[in-house]
Amino acid sequence: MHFFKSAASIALLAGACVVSAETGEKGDAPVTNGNSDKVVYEAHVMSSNVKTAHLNFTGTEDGVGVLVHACFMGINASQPGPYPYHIHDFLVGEGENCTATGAHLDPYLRGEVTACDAEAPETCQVGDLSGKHGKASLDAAGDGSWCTSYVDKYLSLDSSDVAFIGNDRSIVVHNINKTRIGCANIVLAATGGSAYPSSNATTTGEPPIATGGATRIGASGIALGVILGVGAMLL
Ligand SMILES: *[C@@H]1O[C@H](CO)[C@@H](O)[C@H](O)[C@H]1NC(C)=O
Ligand SMILES: *[C@@H]1O[C@H](CO)[C@@H](O)[C@H](O)[C@H]1NC(C)=O
Ligand SMILES: *[C@@H]1O[C@H](CO)[C@@H](O)[C@H](O)[C@H]1NC(C)=O
Ligand SMILES: *[C@@H]1O[C@H](CO)[C@@H](O)[C@H](O)[C@H]1NC(C)=O
Ligand SMILES: *[C@@H]1O[C@H](CO)[C@@H](O)[C@H](O)[C@H]1NC(C)=O
Ligand SMILES: [Cu+2]
Repeated sequence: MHFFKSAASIALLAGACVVSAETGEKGDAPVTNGNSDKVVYEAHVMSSNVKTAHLNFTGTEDGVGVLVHACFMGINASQPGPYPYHIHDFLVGEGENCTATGAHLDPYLRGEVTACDAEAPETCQVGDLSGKHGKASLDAAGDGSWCTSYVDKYLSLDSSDVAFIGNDRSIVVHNINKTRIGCANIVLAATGGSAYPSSNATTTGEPPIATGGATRIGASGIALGVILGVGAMLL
C-alpha cells in the first residue's frame, strides 16, 4: 500500500505542483489509540495580534485519536486570513518568540512541499491541524470569534508515541501569508488519575497532592483526579 502511494506521489511530483497525498519518508501516520479521555492538554494563545486562541486536547471514549476543541477570537483584522494553525516542534521562546517553536510536528517526515490533502489526513504532517481540519475562518477577525472541534486520529497523548503532543510542543497561529501572529505552549491541564502511564503525580507538573507515601493510585486517587479535572475545566 505504502509503495503504491509513494509511487503515485512521485509521479505527481514529477508532473506538476498538484495538491495530493504525500506519504512521509517514514510512512503514513498510523491511527493512535489508548488516549484517555481523562487527560487534558491545552494551549492558550494571547498576542498583540491574537486576543485569544484557546485549544484543548483530550482523549476519546474508545481511546482512538484526540478530541480537539479550538476557539479563535479577536484576531487583528489587518492580518489577512483565513488563519492556519499547527502544532510546532518546540516551546515558545523568550519574549513570546514564535520563531523559536521551529517547524511543524512531522514525525513521519513528509515535509511541506506538497500541501496536506484533507481527504487523506494520514498523509499530512501530524501537526498540520488546519491542513487536516480547516483554517480558522475570517469570523475570528476583529470583534468576531470562531470555534471548531474534531477528533484527530493521528495525535497521541502517549508519551512513548512519536505523535505525542505533550513533550514541549506548541501551537502557532499564522496569517494566510504564513507569518506567525501568535503562539503558546501545549501544557498538561488534567490527568484524571487514570491508569494512563504519564498520569503519575510526580510527572504531571500538578501541585503536589497526596505526598504521604502514595505509591499506588486507588479509588480516592481517581476521585481526587476527577475533582482536579473538573477544577481545571472551570478555569
Ligand atoms: C492591528 O495591526 C495594525 C497593523 O499592525 C496596528 O496598526 C493596529 O493597531 C492593530 N490593531 C489592534 C486593535 O491592535
Ligand atoms: C527568536 O528565536 C529564534 C530561534 O531560536 C532566534 O534565532 C531569534 O534570535 C529569536 N529572536 C529574538 C527577538 O529573541
Ligand atoms: C499577504 O498576501 C497577500 C496576497 O495573498 C498580499 O497582497 C499582502 O501584501 C501580503 N501581506 C503581507 C504582510 O505580506
Ligand atoms: C508510575 O508509578 C508506578 C508505581 O509507582 C510505577 O511502577 C510506574 O513505572 C510509574 N510510571 C511512570 C511512567 O513513571
Ligand atoms: C475544551 O474546550 C471546550 C470549548 O471551549 C469546552 O467546552 C470544554 O469543556 C473543554 N474541555 C476541557 C476538558 O477542558
Ligand atoms: Cu505553523
